[in-house]
Amino acid sequence: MKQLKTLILIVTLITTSAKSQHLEDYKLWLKYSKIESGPKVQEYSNIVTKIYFPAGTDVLSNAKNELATALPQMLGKPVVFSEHMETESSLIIAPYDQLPNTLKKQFEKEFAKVNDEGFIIKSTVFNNKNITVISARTDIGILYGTFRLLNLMQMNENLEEVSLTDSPKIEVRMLNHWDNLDRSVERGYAGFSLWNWQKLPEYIDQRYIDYARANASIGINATVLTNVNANALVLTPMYLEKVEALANVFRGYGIQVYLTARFSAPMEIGGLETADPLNVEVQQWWNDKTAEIYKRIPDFGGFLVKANSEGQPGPQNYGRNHVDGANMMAKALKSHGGNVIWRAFVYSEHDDTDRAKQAYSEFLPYDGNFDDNVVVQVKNGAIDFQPREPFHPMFGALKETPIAMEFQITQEYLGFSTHLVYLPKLFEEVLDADTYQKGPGSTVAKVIDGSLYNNTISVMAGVSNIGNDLNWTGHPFAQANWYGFGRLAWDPYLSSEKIAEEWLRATYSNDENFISPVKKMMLMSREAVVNYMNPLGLHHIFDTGHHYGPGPWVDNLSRPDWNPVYYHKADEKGIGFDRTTSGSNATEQYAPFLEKKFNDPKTTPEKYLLWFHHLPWDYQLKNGKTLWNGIAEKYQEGVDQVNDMITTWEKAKPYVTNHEYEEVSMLLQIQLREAKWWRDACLLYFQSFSKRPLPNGVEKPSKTLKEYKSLKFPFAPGIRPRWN
Ligand code: GCW
Repeated sequence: MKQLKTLILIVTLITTSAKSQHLEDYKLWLKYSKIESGPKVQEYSNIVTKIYFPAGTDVLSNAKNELATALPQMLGKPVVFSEHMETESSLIIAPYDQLPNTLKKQFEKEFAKVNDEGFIIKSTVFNNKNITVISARTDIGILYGTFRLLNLMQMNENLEEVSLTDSPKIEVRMLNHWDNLDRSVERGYAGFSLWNWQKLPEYIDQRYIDYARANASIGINATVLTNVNANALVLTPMYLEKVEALANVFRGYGIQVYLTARFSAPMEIGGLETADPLNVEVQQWWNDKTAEIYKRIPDFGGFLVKANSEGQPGPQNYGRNHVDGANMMAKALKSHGGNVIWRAFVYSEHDDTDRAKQAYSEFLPYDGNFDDNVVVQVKNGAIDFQPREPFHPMFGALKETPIAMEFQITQEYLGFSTHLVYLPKLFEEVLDADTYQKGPGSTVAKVIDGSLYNNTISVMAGVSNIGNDLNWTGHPFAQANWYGFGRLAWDPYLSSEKIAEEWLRATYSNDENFISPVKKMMLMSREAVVNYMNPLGLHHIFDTGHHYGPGPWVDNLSRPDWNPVYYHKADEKGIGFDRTTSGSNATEQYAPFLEKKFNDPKTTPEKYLLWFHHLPWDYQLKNGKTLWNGIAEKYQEGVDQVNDMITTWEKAKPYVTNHEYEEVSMLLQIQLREAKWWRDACLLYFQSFSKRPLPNGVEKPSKTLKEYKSLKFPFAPGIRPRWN
């Protein structure tokens, strides 16, 4: 009997610990793990001995609760809050206007640099005592400052002489959830949509609060709850009361709610005969609808709109243009302080010009014609969230219209939630790109933060990778992509390396023997996926619809610009898309300096080579190799890099829990298998044109081309539901 009891106890302990391990994944970068006892705990305990934190609003009490939860966990001892500033207060957390005059005086210089969402964290002497102060102009600033203090502690930073002043450089830092009302997520690979519409508004899932906490901790202040392939029903009272309930939760964490607005909503839910933006009844309908929303959600952010794109309704259905459509909605929102974020992701199957040119051609003539509360949202590249694209030529070209950056955090073309790909490396490459539109130094980051053309609104959007998986993002390392997107939206000049380090420390460990190799693995992972999927500027060679796996052979789709062969144009002579003057002349859409650079294969960066040029198989690369051998070696390099990632993770085992180790190990095995699949399928297909042998060092394919072509995945995740 005794053995049985022991056995039951052991089994219970194992399952509990496994469950608690999974719960660890759920906590994201907010684990607040116990800090090893020693000088750091002493240093931090001295700071938080007595906390003066008057918390009279939801935002301030949420900030206070975060401290009350995190500090005892990290320090292993209770903390004391006081509502009165006393001589023994060691940490003072209060908005600037509630500080004692002596401190106001002391911090005058710092506050001159802080905007409404910024904060200061400063150690100083007050009443002959060393104290630490977190202050800000607003409650939100205090919230952000509080999360940053906790992050600094998680990273075991030295806080004795802390002197930090920080403000977000971009005003609207938003997630776009391509979530459908049936809780499916388009291009989602982490489970169902978080928003349980059926149980809202009464049932407030703890996940909504933890979602808000996680976003506030990285400064995300806006969220679009619904898919850009929009469903008008979300604008009906039945759903608006549910949206209101979510907005009420998010407000306490400084997060504004936006919705996607289906352009034909006046017809679908308003009973009108038309949705023509110049029709007075339609205008009135949007005015009334907007007023109805603001009655429920006074701080509603506005509408995100996909119009006349991929079959979505829009103003062009009524002979009108994007300006007509956007400005109609903008006028409805203006008096409420709302924005229209109008997407420029447009291309038409009836337009046989290069798809990469169509958005620029369509939107440049509208520059300066949009109302001042309209922002045009542009994807980082001109095709569609590829593993690598040159920056979209619209960045820097629109000079009088604010542009919102649209990054994709979910990995539609980057391995779903099974491939470890650290996307801030991609985001950083785009943000640092020089558009040369106002001479050298006109980076995309300066376009987006509004400083290049002194725009009034600045927006950075990321298509969310979040679902109701316990670890939120499917792959544990995909949490770093959510985290990194938020940090770059706060400051687009941050380095992806610094962000990786922050995330690793807060999520896993502060041990340098873990941080350094794993950080290197993360920073290399984006180049690896480019190499084993689309090297040297190849792009959009994914299998149809689900975009799961290679399909360079696909040429049977009605729209030419949905066929991979449209993009690589492989033939007996060579491969690549000629976008120079002898081809589609897409290069003319860049500033002259870049136009010239991209027109010549010799001056085109080789990472973009086959994006801009169709070159012979024997073209000589900078490393002296032929183009064919170069492509083959890049594919092999990508597979080798995944093997290196596996080796790195094996060495990381002592620094993480068994569960954390096993989970990532299994996913890396999938990534290795699929990297080989990409290499083998693509090289076999391209070899059928090049008729050249694989160079030494490139492993032989394990299957025939016929076998690769025969693969079908009817239930691959993330594809658009049939009804939409
Ligand atoms: O990335 C592509 C996707 C579609 C998406 C579309 C868009 C929401 O394949 O799923 O639709 O572009 O960005 O609108």
